[in-house]
Formats: sequence, structure tokens, C-alpha cells
Amino acid sequence: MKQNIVLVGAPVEEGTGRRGCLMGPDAYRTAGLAATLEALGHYVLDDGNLQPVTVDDIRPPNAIVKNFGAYAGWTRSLFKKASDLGTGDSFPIYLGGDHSLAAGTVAGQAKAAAEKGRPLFVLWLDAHSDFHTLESTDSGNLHGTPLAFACGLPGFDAVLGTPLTHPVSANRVEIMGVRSIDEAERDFLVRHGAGVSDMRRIDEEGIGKLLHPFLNRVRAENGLLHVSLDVDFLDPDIAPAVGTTVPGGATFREAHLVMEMLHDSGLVTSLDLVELNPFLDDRGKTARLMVDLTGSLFGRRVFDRPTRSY
Ligand SMILES: [Mn+2]
Repeated sequence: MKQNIVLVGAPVEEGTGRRGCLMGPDAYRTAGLAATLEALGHYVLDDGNLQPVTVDDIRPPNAIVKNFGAYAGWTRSLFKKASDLGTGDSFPIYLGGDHSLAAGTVAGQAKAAAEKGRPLFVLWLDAHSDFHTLESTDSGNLHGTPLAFACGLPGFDAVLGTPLTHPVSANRVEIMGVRSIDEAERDFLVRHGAGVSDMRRIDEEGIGKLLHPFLNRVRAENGLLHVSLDVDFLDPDIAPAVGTTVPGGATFREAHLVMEMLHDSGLVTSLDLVELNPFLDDRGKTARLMVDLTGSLFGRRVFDRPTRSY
């Protein structure tokens, strides 16, 4: 099935403790994202890079929180963009930028899904669960909070200036690849009923076996599926360009299998590619891998490809 894909760059880096993610959108462009998708028969519109709205009249509820005004500005701007794109029939790919951008994209896609009378499900592929609230964060880095925001956990009302009207139900979230969760997040995840497949479970049971039941639920509830792919979901050996490397991540084949299964399901309607820090990359290797994984999500098979070095 040919898709109308819209690329939306979101060069946000204020959610992390280190600089470089603002180069992410251009690294995906340089690595040939649009051409890869077009070669698969899809139509691609590159919408350029989004800008945050200016928010300078708010203070974080917790003094440790960094760059709260920038987070609010990006979230407002991405929330509006995703709410608009989500009501159409195009497939948005949000090019980060750090993972804080998902506060706006997931919340916006959820609002648009609700307007279509359909529930939004979220597959969160990440070494971390990003389920901190503004009160629970130890680091103050807001890329640790977007999933809690989008699920409507308390304390975030100042971000949009109004409460979320259509939060994602946490029991429609599946987090895969996790190998670093703080205690506060663990409590929130259990209490709110989010699904968590950590690396131990992936090792023991296999990633495909864990993904199937989730996809079946999305289909059974006539849901839309947003996928949020953090570079650190992948093992740092194959994807070094990220500021938060955690050893023991998904392998090349596990990651491609997830993308191929998602493609076969036909359920995915929007995607984030986040946390790529091109400043830390090794000759574009991580950017190219993320583009290849996106290719698998849109119908490419790994074995269709000529051999080349990694
Ligand atoms: Mn993340």
C-alpha cells in the first residue's frame, strides 16, 4: 500500500543534558530517508523543520527541571502539528531531536485519534521508559518525561497551559527494550498499567513473541498505532550516536524484526525517530541504520538489499 508520508523535523535538544540532537533531522535527510521511502513506492513530502512557539511566562514546578520554557514551546508547537496531521490520512514521521518531542507528537496524535473515534496505542522502543513526572525526575532532563505527559500523569498542566483533553491510556502503551528504569518510574508504570518488555524478557521469550499480543490488541480495538523509536533501543555497538548509551540493547535483527512485523500488521499510523546525536556518530552509521529500520517499517526486507559493510 502506497502511503503519503510527511517528514517533520523537530530539532529540539533542550530535553537532554548534552548538545547535538538539533542536527538529527538533517542527518536523516543526509542519510537518504526520503529517497529510501520513495524507492519503496511511497510519496514523501518534506515539511522542513518546525519551530517552537515562545513560552517565557512559566516556571517549572520543580527547581531541578531544566529548560522548561523550551519544552513547553516545543510541546505546544508539536502538539498542534500532530493534532492537525493526525486528522488527515498522511503518515507523519517526526525527525528528532531528543525524546522530549514525543510529549507533543504522542499527545497530538492521541487527540486526532480521539476525533476519529479510535484509541491511540503507543509502542515505545527505548532503553528507558521516559515515565518521569516533573516532580519525580532526578536529572531534570525533560526527555525522561514525555510518556508520562502523554499519558496524562499529574503536574504537567502548565506545559500546554491547559490539561490534556485526550491522554493516552497507559494500558495501551507497550515499552520494549528497557534496561534502565528509575524506582519512581517503576511505581508509576505498575500503577498505571503500562506494558513493559525489558531486555531480560526479550532475551528469554523473543521479541517477536512479545510484540504479537500487543499488535493483536491494537487490531481488536480498531486502534491507531504510534511508534516512538529511540536510538538507544538499539545496542550501542550498532548505534553509537546517542547521548544515553546503555549496553545490552536490541540487536540488528531484533530491531528489523520489530519493524517488519509492524509493517506486516498495517497498524502503524505515525512514527518518531528520536535521540540521534550526529555529533557522536561514526561516519553516519547510526543515521543510516535508523533510515534502514524506517525502510523496514515501510515494506523493505533486509534480504532484498545488496551486501555492504556496517
Ligand atoms: Mn527515550
